[in-house]
Amino acid sequence: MMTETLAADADFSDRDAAARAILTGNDRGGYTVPTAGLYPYQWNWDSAFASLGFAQFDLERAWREIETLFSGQWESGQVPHILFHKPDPGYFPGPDVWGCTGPIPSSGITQPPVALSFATRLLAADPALGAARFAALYPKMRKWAEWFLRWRRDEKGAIFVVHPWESGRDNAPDWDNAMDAIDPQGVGYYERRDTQHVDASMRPTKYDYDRYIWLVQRGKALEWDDARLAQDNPFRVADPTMHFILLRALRDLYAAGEAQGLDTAGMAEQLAELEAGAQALWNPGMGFYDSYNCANGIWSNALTNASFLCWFAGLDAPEMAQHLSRVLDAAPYGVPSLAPFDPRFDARRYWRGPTWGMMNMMIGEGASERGVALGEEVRKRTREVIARYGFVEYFDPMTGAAAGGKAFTWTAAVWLAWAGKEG
Ligand code: 9WN
Repeated sequence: MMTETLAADADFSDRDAAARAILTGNDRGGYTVPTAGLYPYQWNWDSAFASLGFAQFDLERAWREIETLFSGQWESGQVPHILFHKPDPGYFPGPDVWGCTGPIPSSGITQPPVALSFATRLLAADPALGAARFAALYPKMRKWAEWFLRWRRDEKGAIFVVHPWESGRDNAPDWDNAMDAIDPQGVGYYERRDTQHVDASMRPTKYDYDRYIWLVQRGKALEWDDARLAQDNPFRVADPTMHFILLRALRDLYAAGEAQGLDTAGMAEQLAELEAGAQALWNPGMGFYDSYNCANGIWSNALTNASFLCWFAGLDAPEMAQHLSRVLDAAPYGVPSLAPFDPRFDARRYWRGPTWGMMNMMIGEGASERGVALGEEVRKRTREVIARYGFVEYFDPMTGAAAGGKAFTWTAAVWLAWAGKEG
């Protein structure tokens, strides 16, 4: 197994200033865009990473990022995956396509609630500064967590998503089975904007986009009603990204709530249920954590970077350490979004191969916390690939080559909060 980093002793400290400049450059006043041009709005989990990045040099600004995110929270508790603060023709689909009626124009789906975990880190960074702000957010954060438990949990106890964009891993192989069942006829004409910013070979295909937009139209027709979405939507996939990140979020929120003397009624039971539900994501045939189509129980049989979020969720999984070792042997530049020995692997195409700094951070940190030695290796490789190839959206895991958008918020944030720090 490869255990040496590519340049273990390199000094990358000059990158810190560049990373801070990306965060401040993408700051739109209270919220941060993932990158100018390609993603001109506030994205939910990107914002969580932005907050953690800001927390390394401006804690006040870090809190504001999460507070702005929660200003878009729906009455139901859901926190949308995109908040369209100001109209921008550079992104499709915009607010009119989604047709939502929350407090701020938004999309109708959510994203992994890593913001809850990171809010507890802002609190820990300066409890005196953060206590009141945390307490004000706390009931809203609990409401979001409870919304997941109520509306996005299947009969086996696993958290599912109703759109690939909800998971945040847009074109991962996890969705192929459910996507195949969709006939997107009637989706109508639409103009993609993403391929005007980034090479089409690095983006999801037209096959994917037709179905993404079809699902948005279906959600809009169902008026984004949670009960109807859970029943009348052909796309429901139990997702390790969502399940593991929610489990971690609830764990962190519970601990911080206890420490702050806030109301934690019911949280121990919720945690226990989510821990038990995680076992539904264990694919016994493959021997790893996996996703499945709730409509037919068919496994994706995909060893993805989301499979390795088990440690971030606080679960011990010796088999996963062996899988991580195999995957890191095959791909030198960080944990690929799909194992390179899977025939569906595509080194450049978004969530079907590339390595992502923010996923690496959750995997690496979680592994180190659970005593898995490879966690530190993941950090070093992430540091290496960012230092060599820049603060881009994602990387080719075989060559390290930069891919996707440039000057990317979460890559800069991950550098400041984790990858660029000395171990
Ligand atoms: C759709 C902003 C977002 C990330 C997602 C990533 C990508 C959007 C898109 O960009 O998704 O939400 O248009 O491709 O897949 O994880 O939050 O960076």
